[in-house]
Amino acid sequence: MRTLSNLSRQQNQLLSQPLEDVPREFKPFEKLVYLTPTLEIHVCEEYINFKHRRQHSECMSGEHEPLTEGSITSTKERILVHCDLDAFFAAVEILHHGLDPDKPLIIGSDPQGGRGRGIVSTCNYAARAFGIHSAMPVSEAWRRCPGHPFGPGHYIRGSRGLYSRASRQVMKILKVPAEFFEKASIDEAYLDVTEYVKGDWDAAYALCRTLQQSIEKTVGLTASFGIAPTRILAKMSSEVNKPKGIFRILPDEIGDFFEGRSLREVPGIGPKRATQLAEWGFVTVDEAYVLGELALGRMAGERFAAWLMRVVDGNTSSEVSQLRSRKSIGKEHTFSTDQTDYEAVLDVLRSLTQRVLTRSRDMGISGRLAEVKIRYTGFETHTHGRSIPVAMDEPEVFLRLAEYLFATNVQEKRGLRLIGFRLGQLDMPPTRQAMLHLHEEE
Ligand code: TTP
Ligand code: MG
Ligand code: MG
Repeated sequence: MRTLSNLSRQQNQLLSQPLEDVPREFKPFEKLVYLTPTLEIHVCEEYINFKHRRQHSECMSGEHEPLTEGSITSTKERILVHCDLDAFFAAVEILHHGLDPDKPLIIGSDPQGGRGRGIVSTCNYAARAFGIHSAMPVSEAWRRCPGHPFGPGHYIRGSRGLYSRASRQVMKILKVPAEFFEKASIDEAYLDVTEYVKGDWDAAYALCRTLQQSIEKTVGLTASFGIAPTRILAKMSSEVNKPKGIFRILPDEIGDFFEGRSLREVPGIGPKRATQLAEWGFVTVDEAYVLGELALGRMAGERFAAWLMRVVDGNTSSEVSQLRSRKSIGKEHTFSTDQTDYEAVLDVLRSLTQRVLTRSRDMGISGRLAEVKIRYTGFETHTHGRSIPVAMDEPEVFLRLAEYLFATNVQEKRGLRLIGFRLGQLDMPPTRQAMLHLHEEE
């Protein structure tokens, strides 16, 4: 009988590999005028599709290549940490304005005395006691806890700038012990701390306590931490003792962790899927798991069943990489008055491109796509892109591409309201993430 407490660790990692990364055929690049021959050679030697070649050989041979140290796709057991700030926007506002944390604070759209049509972004724990939560219609929040003069609710729109600044300060602290680091949203990050704690789970716990104290002392915010061998498990554990909690799942405790735990708590199982499973009689993870992959697959679909088995077996991804949560890096500039001096616009475009590339280098990321965004007077917006054959992080290459895209596409004599540059189709050779500089996030 399959039970959760004596789970065998199945070696089906291969099945969990994303298949979209099979090698691509590169067409010869027609416009290499701006690439010097040396640069071209450098590109071919150093970058040619490192990541994809490796995944291809794994798929073909059916076994993993020996892993180099610092590889982000390592199948060795990793110690991952997920950090999520507590009631983030609300906590920042309370700190900034010196508000009383025990009074309900709701951040979101204007409630318009209960007639507002927007939603709640977040609220503090005092407001949560009224049953208010993120994404709830603000009218519903008002019904539960009205604002002045009808009730104690304090409703504010919030200020993005404050949150970004606080987020940057927190990320700077979290990056220090992370061999691999991924800012997953404005208030959460994944850290691979395996090397830092030398594989010691107790040291990982102590590290989280230190980080938690450091964030509270330096930034004034409280954070919750989850420690586990996979991303999903780390994320779930950071929820367990919120707020200001730390929770750890050791590799041999995964089965126990899922015993009696609601399927709805697993990131990736939404309300629709959870309702469907409940209709079949499965409310907790173990109830679905003991059915086995085949039987569950017949009801809920093979892919879902296979995935759920992997989650419980601790066989889902432990990769921490900025590329997972970032599709592109871009910067744009809005002119205070619409511009017709294209030389001046080009100067701005060059500076934006340079900044994007500096940033991508800091993050150890390269890209294949250059995109220039042009917004004309009246808000009409066009983006013009061009791909290069291999991912690069050479500012010179992208400066020339940006100039070329602008010069060949701008509709002459029209006023320009905004110009932007974006680096897309990102890539990060595994060895480079280890060199991730401790620079501030955007
Ligand atoms: P969360 O981490 O989901 O929520 P939280 O930090 O407010 O609360 P918790 O203590 O449970 O972690 O989201 C982080 C911030 O993102 C949140 O403070 C506000 C913002 N946000 C929205 O603007 N809209 C949303 O629907 C959600 C979920 C969050
Ligand atoms: Mg949070
Ligand atoms: Mg969050």
